[in-house]
Amino acid sequence: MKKKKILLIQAISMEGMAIERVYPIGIVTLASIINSSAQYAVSIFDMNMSDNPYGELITRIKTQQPDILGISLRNLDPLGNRTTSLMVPFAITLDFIKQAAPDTPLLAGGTGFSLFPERIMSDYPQITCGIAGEAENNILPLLDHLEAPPEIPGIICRVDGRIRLTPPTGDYDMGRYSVPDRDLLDPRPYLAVNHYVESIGVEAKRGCCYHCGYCSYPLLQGPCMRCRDPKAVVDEIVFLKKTYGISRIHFTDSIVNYPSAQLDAICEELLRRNVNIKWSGFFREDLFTPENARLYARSGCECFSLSPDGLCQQHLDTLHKHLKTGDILRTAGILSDIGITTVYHYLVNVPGESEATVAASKEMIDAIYRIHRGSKSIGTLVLNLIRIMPRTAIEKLALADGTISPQTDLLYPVFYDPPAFRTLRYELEVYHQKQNIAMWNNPLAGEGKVL
Ligand code: B12
Repeated sequence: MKKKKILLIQAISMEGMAIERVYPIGIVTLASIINSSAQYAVSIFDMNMSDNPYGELITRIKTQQPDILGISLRNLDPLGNRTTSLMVPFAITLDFIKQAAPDTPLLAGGTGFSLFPERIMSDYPQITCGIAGEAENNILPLLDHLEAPPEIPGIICRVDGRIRLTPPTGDYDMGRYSVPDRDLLDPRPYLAVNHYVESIGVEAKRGCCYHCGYCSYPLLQGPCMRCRDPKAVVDEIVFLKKTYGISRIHFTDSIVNYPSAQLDAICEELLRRNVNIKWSGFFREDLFTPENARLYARSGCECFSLSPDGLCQQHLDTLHKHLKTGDILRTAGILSDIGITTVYHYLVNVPGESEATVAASKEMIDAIYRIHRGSKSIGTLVLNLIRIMPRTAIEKLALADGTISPQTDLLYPVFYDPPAFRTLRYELEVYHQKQNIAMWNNPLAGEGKVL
C-alpha cells in the first residue's frame, strides 16, 4: 500500500529572528504518532529555522506534493507587554499554503490554535479541520476519517457548513507517554541558535491543578497533574545526550516541582546515573526546602524560574495564587543560599492596584534584592502586564470592571492595563533595575553611597 505523504508545518512563533528559539516538541510529538501508523509518511518544516520561511514553504509543498498538510500554531503573540500578533504571519502562511496546494486538506493544532479553535476555524476557511488540545488519542482517528471526522474529544471540523468542536478532555495517560522521535526533526541545529533559553524541551508531566486567575494552562492540558515515570524521563534525557549531544534541557511542565516527589526522583536518578546535564523549569515557591533545592542544584539545575506573579499579598489573593508573601521570601532565602541564577516573574497593574499595593510591591522588591544581594543570584525581575486570556477569572474581572467589553477581541493581545496605574510598570522597572545594577556593580560605592 502506498503511504500517504503528510507535511507538518510549524508556523512562525516569534516576533523576529533574534528571539530565542524553541525546538517544536508539539509538532514532533504529533509527527511521531502519525509515523507509528504504517499508512502515513511524515515530514516537518519549522518556518522559524529558515532564512526564507515563506519561499521555502512553497518550495517544500511543490516538491513534496503532500496528500495532507498540517500546521501548528504555538504562539498567538509574544507576550511581554507587546502588542504584535503572530496571527499576522499565520494568516499569510495559510494564504500561501492555499495557493500552493488548493485542494490539499489542511489540519491545524497547537497551543495558540487550541485557545481559540472555533474562532480560528471560522476566520480561516483554508483550515479543513483540527485538534484542540492534546493530539495523542485522536490524530490517527482523524486522519483515517478526514471526510467525516469522528465526534471524539478535541476534534474540530466543519459539518454542513457549521463548525463542530468536541471539547478536549486533557486526559492522555502520561504513564504511556511515547517519547517523540526527534529523528523526524534534527534537534542539533537548535542547539546553536540561543543565548539563554534551553531550546530543547522534555515533558515530565502535563496539566495543572492550580487555577491561577490569569492562566490558561488548565484549559490547554487539563486540570490534573499527569506525571511520567521519573526513570523514563531520565532515560529520555540520557538518550538525548548520547544521540544528539544535548546537554541543556528545559522541563516543559506547568510546575516542575509539583508533585515534589516526582522531581526529587528525577534528580536522584540523574545523579545516580551521573548524567551531567543542565536543566531548568518553572517552580512553585511554597514547595522548596533547603534539601530539595540543594538536590536540584546538584543534579544540574542552572536557573530557578519562579512566577510568584503577585508583588504583594493582595495581588497574590486576587490572582488566586494560594501563596503567602512569606512563602516567597522564605524561598528567596533558600535559593539565595544555593546561589544559582533565580528569575522572578511578576505581574503589575493588577486589579485593585492602589497606592498601598504599590508601596507593598516596592517593599517586596527591596526584600527580594536584600535577600539575594550577597550571593548576587537574581537574574532579573520580569515585570509584565496580564495578557487577558479567554475563560479565566481575570477575563471575568475585566468584564465586570469595564476594562474590556464582551466585544473586546481577545485573539489579539489585550492586556489588563487600566489608566490609573498605566505607568507603574516603568516606575517599578526603574525601581528594580537600579537595585539590580547596584547588586552587580555599585557605581557609587566609592563615594560611600548606595543606590
Ligand atoms: C514550556 C513552555 C515554554 C518554554 C519552552 C522551552 C522549550 N525548550 O521547549 C519557554 C519558557 C522557553 C517558553 C517560551 C515562550 N513561550 Co511558552 N509555553 C510553554 C508551555 C508551558 C508548554 C509548551 C509545551 O512544550 N508543551 C508540550 C507539547 C508536547 O504540547 P503542545 O505543544 O501543546 O503540542 C500538543 C498539541 O498542541 C498538539 N499539536 C501541536 N501542534 C499541532 C499541529 C496539528 C496540525 C495538530 C492536529 C495538533 C498539534 O499535539 C501535541 C501533542 O499532544 C506552554 C503552556 C502549555 N501548558 O501548553 C507555554 C506557551 C505555549 N508559551 C507561550 C508563549 C507566548 C511563549 C513565548 C512567546 C513567551 C516569551 N515572551 O518568551 C516564548 C516563545 C518561545 C518560542 N520561540 O516559541 C504561550 C502561547 C499563547 C500565546 N499567548 O501566544 C503559552 C500557551 C503560555 C501562556 N502564557 O499562555 N515557553
